[in-house]
Amino acid sequence: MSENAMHVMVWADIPVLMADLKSQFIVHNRAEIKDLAAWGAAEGGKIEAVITNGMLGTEVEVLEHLPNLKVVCSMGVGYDAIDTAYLSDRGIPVSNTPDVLNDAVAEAAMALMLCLTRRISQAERFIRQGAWSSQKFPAGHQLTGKTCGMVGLGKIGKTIAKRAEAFGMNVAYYRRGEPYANIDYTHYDSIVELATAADYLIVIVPGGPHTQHLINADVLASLGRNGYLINVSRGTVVDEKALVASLQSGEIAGAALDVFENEPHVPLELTAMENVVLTPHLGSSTHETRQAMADLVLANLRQFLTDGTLITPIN
Ligand code: 8YV
Repeated sequence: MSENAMHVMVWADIPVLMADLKSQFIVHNRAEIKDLAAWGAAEGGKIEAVITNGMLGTEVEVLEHLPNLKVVCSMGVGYDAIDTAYLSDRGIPVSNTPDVLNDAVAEAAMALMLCLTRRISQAERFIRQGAWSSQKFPAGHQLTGKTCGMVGLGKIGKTIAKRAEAFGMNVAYYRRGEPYANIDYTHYDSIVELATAADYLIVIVPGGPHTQHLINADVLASLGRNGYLINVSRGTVVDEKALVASLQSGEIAGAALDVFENEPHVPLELTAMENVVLTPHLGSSTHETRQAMADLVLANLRQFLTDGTLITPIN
């Protein structure tokens, strides 16, 4: 690597990206910096690009030590953890990785919905605990003929909906603003109405202040005692306390959650419930998709270095 190689800061080890980054750039790892002020004074001025992901985002406190920062490339579609207003004020463009993860997240949503309704995690525990020889395993519910309520029908939402249709489900949706003109699914302009109609409510809207606690006590009450909640978007979209309360009281039938309000912390109450499926934010986590995401991060960075533009800019 030449002495003039660009300095890049990564917010943490992103395994699928590190080898490529290290072969072309001088890489500084945010997670390894203990004394930010001392590091900033010695190295901060060298950093021209930041690489992060949708969960880690960026910290303004660190960005303040990077006076020559020119671009932020994030591996993930969601950018609620990145202070885009701050970066825009500094004139720093940001890229994300839309589209390449639609299929993986949709498969994860279907896996969670199936796992929840057919009690697959519970059934596994039943066998592993040696219960089969002495007990009967309770029946689940089938998806066929049920209503899948989509909270959000963006690109990932549509990809999930297509799969739900293939399972013989009726699809209904809520989205901010006007219903789509070219989509036949039933549209509701209130989430409470959608939840009332739905047997399974799948949450797939971006995170951030405008969707904070969109799924609240009222929505859960409307989903009702035969209704299931599946969240593959951001933990902040669901009022976790209200969810715990409604699961504890049997107000809803169950929940499958890939995301949490305070990751990686999961409320203990949830881990104790049999009718709850929990996964560690794995929506996009397939080898194929993570590679495609990493390729898009690098392609964005390279294009930026070539002509100052991004392939998938968000601001
Ligand atoms: C990833 C995500 O977990 O795309 C997002 O917004 O949350 C996920 O795909 C994350 O960005 C890991 O790189």
